[in-house]
Amino acid sequence: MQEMTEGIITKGVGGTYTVRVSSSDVRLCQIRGGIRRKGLTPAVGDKVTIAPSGDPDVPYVLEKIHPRKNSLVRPPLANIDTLVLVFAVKDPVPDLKLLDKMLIICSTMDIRPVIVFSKEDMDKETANDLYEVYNAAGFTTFVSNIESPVTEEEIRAVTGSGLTGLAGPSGVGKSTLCNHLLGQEMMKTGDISDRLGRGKHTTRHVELFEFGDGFITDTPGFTSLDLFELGIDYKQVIGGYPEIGELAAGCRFDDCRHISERDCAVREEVGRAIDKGRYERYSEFCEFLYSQRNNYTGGVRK
Ligand SMILES: Nc1nc2c(ncn2[C@@H]2O[C@H](COP(=O)(O)OP(=O)(O)O)[C@@H](O)[C@H]2O)c(=O)[nH]1
Ligand SMILES: [Mg+2]
Ligand SMILES: [Zn+2]
Repeated sequence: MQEMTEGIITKGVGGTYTVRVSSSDVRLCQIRGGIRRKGLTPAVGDKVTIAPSGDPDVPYVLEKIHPRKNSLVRPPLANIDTLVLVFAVKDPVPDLKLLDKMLIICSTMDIRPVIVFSKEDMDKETANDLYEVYNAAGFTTFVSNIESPVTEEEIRAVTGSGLTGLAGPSGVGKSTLCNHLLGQEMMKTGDISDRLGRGKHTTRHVELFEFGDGFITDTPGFTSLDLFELGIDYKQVIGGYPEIGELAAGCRFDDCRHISERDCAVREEVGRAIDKGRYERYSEFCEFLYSQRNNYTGGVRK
């Protein structure tokens, strides 16, 4: 009878997976054909059952991937509890559409979002303005810069013992922040890679590091996300806008999208309790997904 053990995938490179059974017991695993036949690709963050493989080079094999709480393709991660959404106030300019999309995705996937506006030193005013908007909307929000970065204690106070990923565009300082939070240079940052002439996308894979009672991982940057491709419905957009959701409860129309309906309780608060830019992005996502849905049911299903 083979000995079965449970663990979590902390790294996967070229079909070989590192599985952490405990802090002092880390094993190399290969994939079993059966898992592949079921169309499952193991991901970092997966809880797995492993057994001896008989192969001395890769002594264990992944027997089973346990059901996932959630998973993302970009970044490639499973069972995410918290995403730290890092956006620079400058260089690159903050892409608030991308930030809001990520907040919507977090809400649909039961992921706790934490927002960090980085590079505060480059534009204090923008940093303050952005902090005000997202803090008032109800999110845990920090401003950070290399000289006085958000601390391990501040992040851990929010994330507790779960799996935390850093996400956001390239060049915003994710790797810099990850190294700081881990207290060591685990991840390559933009500066180093430039010297090596390898371009800016240095974080090629995701790898879990122990962080308090849980784990943290840096991720490669990305520039776009498509809510429709992710299967998100227009009704789910409001999940990324808690300040709108709160007022929507008081809206007298049950099926109000809070976009063009008259006497809508939400629209009355735009520019007051609801930031104008946030509302515009909300409307744009709703309209876009609503039109996609109509195209789909009208054109394909009939
Ligand atoms: N001015 C300023 N630069 C920063 C800050 N944080 C990171 N950087 C720089 O931004 C560049 C990209 O950082 P990196 O951590 O590689 O970003 P990543 O692509 O998101 O992982 C590097 O040159 C960092 O030194 C900050 O708070 N202020
Ligand atoms: Mg990086
Ligand atoms: Zn309404």
